[in-house]
Amino acid sequence: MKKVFMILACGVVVLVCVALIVGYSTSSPAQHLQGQPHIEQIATVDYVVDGDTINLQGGEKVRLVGVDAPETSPSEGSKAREFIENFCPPGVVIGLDVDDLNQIDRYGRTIAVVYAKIEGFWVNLNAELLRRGYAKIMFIPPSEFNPYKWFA
Ligand SMILES: [Ca+2]
Ligand SMILES: [Ca+2]
Repeated sequence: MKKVFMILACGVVVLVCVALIVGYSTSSPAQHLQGQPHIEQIATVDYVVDGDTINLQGGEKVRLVGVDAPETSPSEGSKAREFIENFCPPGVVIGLDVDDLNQIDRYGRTIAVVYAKIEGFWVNLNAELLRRGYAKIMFIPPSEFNPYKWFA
């Protein structure tokens, strides 16, 4: 009887350990998969400033991390801006994954990956800008995000 109890006790300990490990790995920010949406903050768009900057309702400004869209000009700059405006019109709700290693830039803007809900899925707009050639990679370590890995 004592032996059975010991076996049961060991089983419980093992189960608790497994639960802890699984719980840790799914909640650890470092563990989230590249390309897997990781949304830390929900926000509402006020207006799009340019292809890589969005103003939020409440006054917060967001700079899309890892990308540089050309400044708004009639030529290529407008493509990035049009793309962002298309998915982030005023009043729409977006998801943010703030750069844990560099949260605010020198202009006071929140540095983040912006997710827009497209056909029911959260889509990484930063990566989309690059994929479509509307913006260039701008990787400034230290950063939680390596834009080169978005396409690995
Ligand atoms: Ca720019
Ligand atoms: Ca983050």
